[in-house]
Amino acid sequence: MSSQIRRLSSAQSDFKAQFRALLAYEEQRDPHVESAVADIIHAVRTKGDEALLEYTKRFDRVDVSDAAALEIPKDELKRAFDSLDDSLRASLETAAQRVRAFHERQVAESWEYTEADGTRLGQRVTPLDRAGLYVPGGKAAYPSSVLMNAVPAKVAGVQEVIMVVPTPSGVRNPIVLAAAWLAGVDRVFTVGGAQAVAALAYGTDTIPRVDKIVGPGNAYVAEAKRRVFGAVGIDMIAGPSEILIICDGKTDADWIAMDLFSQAEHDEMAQSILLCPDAAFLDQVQASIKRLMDTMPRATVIATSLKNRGALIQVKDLDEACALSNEIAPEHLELSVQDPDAWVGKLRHAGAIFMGPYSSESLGDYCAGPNHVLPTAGTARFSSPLGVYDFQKRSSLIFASRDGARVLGEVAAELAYGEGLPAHARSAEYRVGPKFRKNQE
Ligand code: HSO
Ligand code: ZN
Repeated sequence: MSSQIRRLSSAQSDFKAQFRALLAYEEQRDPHVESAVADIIHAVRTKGDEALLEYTKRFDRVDVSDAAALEIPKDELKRAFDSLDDSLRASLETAAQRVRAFHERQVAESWEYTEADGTRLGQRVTPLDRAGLYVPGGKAAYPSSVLMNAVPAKVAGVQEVIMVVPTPSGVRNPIVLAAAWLAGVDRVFTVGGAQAVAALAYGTDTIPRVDKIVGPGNAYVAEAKRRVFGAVGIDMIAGPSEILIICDGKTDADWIAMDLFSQAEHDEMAQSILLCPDAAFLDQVQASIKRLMDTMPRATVIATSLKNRGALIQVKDLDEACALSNEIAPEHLELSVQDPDAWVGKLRHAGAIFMGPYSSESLGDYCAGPNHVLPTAGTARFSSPLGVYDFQKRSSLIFASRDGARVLGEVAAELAYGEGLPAHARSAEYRVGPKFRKNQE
């Protein structure tokens, strides 16, 4: 298997152009997908369960006459969990517990304060009533993603988490079902694709309408999420996985090679980049890649991904590495250096930062505690990991005292007349008292 990966140096005269080309990622939007998804959403909105059954038969080869049969009963989820191999069950439990403990710290609390005039102001935090969790059925059916999406929703206090998962030819993934049970998912339906997203967004007789849809999916699912956004909330449209490693050249080269592989094995368009000031170390990593490649069961995906979008980049120093990292705003950033605390302050944009040589990204993918649903494609510049706050919302509270209404009423009326909105002004002035009423007979 080829172990080709591009080598760049920031000292090259065309480095900036090469670097930009490396980062350019355009999501391919296929017009056929767009129109197919529009039709599917329309059919589910107008025909409900009937359309859902029809698409599930056509796309997943699951033929049931009653939509109620699409639901997996809770006791089957529990059975899936109980039948797991002991060590897998224990690992899943440890992961769930660590993820829960981390996310419990994210719960936002309501607050309130009182102004000098006695007016109480505050912010009330409430969970969403119902969240929908999409779980892919094919090659990317990850039980860890079930935990990462469902646990924060439950920690936020979401009453009902509805999971949808396609089961092509009726094949159910027992580890996915076990993770759903462990995470406290309330209901699971064996539907997928754009039809599942439409059902969650608009509701059918069988599938309840949710307030927000989270979870990864293929191009059809992504397009459907984009289209239903507005009627419901969505989390994000995730791009391919990325890892950026900043290394001082003192970590074992095999460790670094395998960390690059760990993202590359997700898919052919995943991106794995190493920044290091030490050219000899880059040679070592390149040799490790070559030697380890053939030992990898997913070598074809890894090799394609490294060839497409991978790079080993020699930088001037770690300062320059940090500056380049800030330009990339990577999903995962490994800071594989002896004293990561001395450098982390320079890193401004990253979904998750893994500090020191022992913190492999895979620990975060599964069980360290933080979420593995992270901003991709440079969106870490303005967005954050999935968390409890994605399942909470805020309402403002205003409780004016009589004195407060006097003080604020004059201010509001003044501004309202300025905007040419006299009903606003008078509504405020009524509460100020007769002697303050300005423009009324
Ligand atoms: N690295 C992926 C998450 C994942 N890894 C799931 C393994 N399983 C998100 O970027
Ligand atoms: Zn991963």
